[in-house]
Amino acid sequence: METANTERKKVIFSAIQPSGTITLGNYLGALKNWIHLQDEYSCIFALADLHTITVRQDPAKFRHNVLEAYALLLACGIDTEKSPFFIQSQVCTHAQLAWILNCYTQFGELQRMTQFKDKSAKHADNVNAGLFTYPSLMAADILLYQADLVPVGADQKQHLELSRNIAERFNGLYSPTFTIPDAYIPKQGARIMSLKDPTKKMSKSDENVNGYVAVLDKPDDIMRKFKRAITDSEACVRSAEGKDGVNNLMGIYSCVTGLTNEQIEKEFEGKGYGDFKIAVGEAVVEHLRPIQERYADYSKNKDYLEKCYTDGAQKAFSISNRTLSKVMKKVGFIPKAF
Ligand code: ATP
Ligand code: LTN
Repeated sequence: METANTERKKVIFSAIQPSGTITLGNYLGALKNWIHLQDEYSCIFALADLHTITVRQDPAKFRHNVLEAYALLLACGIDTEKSPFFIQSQVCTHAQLAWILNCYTQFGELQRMTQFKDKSAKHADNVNAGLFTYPSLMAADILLYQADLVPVGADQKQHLELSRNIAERFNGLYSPTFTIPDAYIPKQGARIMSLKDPTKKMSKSDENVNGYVAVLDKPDDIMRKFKRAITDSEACVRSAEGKDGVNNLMGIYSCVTGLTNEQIEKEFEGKGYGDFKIAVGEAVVEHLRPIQERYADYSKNKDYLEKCYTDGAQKAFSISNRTLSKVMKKVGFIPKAF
């Protein structure tokens, strides 16, 4: 039977913003899944740095964050031989298609986006047009690669829904041009909460550095943050409604050890939170150790990094330019003769 070989692998596109240090939440909630998808799907990954400037950035810090995130994602296991991995601003088709899609996106649609409402409240002194049209750039990212599936967290579902609407609208006005993307919900999803306020998600923009663990945090810092994590007064390691802090620590422990909640409850039967927090801290340190070691190697090797992102950008350009050319032709632009 030939079908298995000739069947096209589904295309997955995803991106993350290099807007700060990558947290354990980003890693367990998103990046770890990307790594596992690489064999089964045809994956393309990006650092969405054009999106990042919707919030004002210090140039030197921004450059540092982009290169750090690139090296760190390689260290987490992105295999550039299998999956083109590029920096969005280096592939000009993204900004070009975003402009065109802006003209097929309604003001009212963008106005309804909850991220826009949240971020414009948070950065009231800089409610720029980029923040408003952020979703059409995200739609361009996805549609350029004819992605079938897009792994996104709950906060990005509304943007993905808008991408689908824009794609359907364009296909309807002209002829089928874009694949309509679906959200990819991982089988084993993890939502990691802040160690200081377990009702809030762990976030790199948290003002309290003790609320999040960065993937590149030193072992001592990781241990200190876990030892000080908020729990409750029951002093019993079990998962239950209302025990947000303990549930979160159990979730983290489960992600890095592969143990189920029942196994964790058994392991800590009769023990207090002190022992449990130390065990979670140590398991996280051990889980992150090889990533941190690989990161140290990659970040020393600037030439290798440059080769990887340049190669990624070239591959991404060649794939995405096919879609952009089709779109431009359909809209009625004069084809370039150079
Ligand atoms: P910011 O603080 O700037 O909003 P963030 O740390 O919340 O950043 P994003 O850049 O918005 O992270 O998200 C990158 C990816 O990581 C997304 O797919 C998102 O769903 C996932 N992610 C972020 N935080 C968590 C978390 N605490 N648990 C699980 N997944 C997360
Ligand atoms: N907006 C996303 C990052 C992002 C993205 C994308 C995710 C930019 N372009 C395309 C999936 C597909 C975020 O902030 N997490």
